[in-house]
Amino acid sequence: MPDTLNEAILKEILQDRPFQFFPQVDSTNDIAQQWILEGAPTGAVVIAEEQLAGRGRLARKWYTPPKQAIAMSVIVRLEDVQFLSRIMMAAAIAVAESLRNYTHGITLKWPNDVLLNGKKVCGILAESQWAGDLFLGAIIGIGLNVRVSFADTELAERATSLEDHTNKSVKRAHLIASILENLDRWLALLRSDKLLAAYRENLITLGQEVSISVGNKIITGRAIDIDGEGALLIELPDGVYQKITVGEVR
Ligand code: BT5
Repeated sequence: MPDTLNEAILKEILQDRPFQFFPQVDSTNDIAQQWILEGAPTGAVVIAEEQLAGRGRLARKWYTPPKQAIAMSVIVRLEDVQFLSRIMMAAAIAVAESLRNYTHGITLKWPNDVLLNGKKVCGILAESQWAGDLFLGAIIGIGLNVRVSFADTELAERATSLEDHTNKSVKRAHLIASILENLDRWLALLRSDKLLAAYRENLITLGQEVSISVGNKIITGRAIDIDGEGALLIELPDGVYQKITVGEVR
């Protein structure tokens, strides 16, 4: 049986959850941004079979070839923009939990990567949405490689796909439903210390010596902890602590 995604299959598995499905889009985050402006509720999800202009952070590209990946964007209405980083943590934990139903070797890398045996299997992009001065909420974009082949590509060393590590074939609709269920559960715990504890527990970065690119600087030190806003606390070689909110662990 081919692993098909279409309206009927998604309707059956997502039941009452509002969703939009597209065979091809530029980016599911763009559609979700428009939909939240039009009143879409928390939990509404945009799913695409293929993205032509999928994006990562800092205008980087995200590769989503057809029938081989999950590309979806979930709407989360929020009053307080301060919780944006916690939404990203909730999404990362939700994906990690779902992937553990298929394989071992799942960890998180600060701030937004889900790794499988040390390679990126999923990336998460949380974007805030405003209507003028009014904060409406967040769009959580989740890109997950199910059977994308990275051999002979520039990502071969850094990216991997779930089916390379599992002997079951993956039904993407089931995996989508599982991630969304886990996400609902963690979003209900957004303000709780449990969320932070679960994120810390999954984070491979803690305790490691890390080099982090922050803008065009590189900061090297030991990753000590995560604070309530998801910032990474680094102990520099001279013993001084530095808090990093945006950066890239190399
Ligand atoms: C991310 O950015 O990891 C966030 C990716 C979010 C993608 C989803 S798909 C649904 C929704 N719609 C969108 O348009 N986006 C979201 P970042 O940490 O900046 O990582 C981007 C980098 O990952 C790229 O510069 C590549 O090096 C690498 N990359 C690109 N495609 C990849 C893939 N399919 N698997 C693994 N790594 C990839």
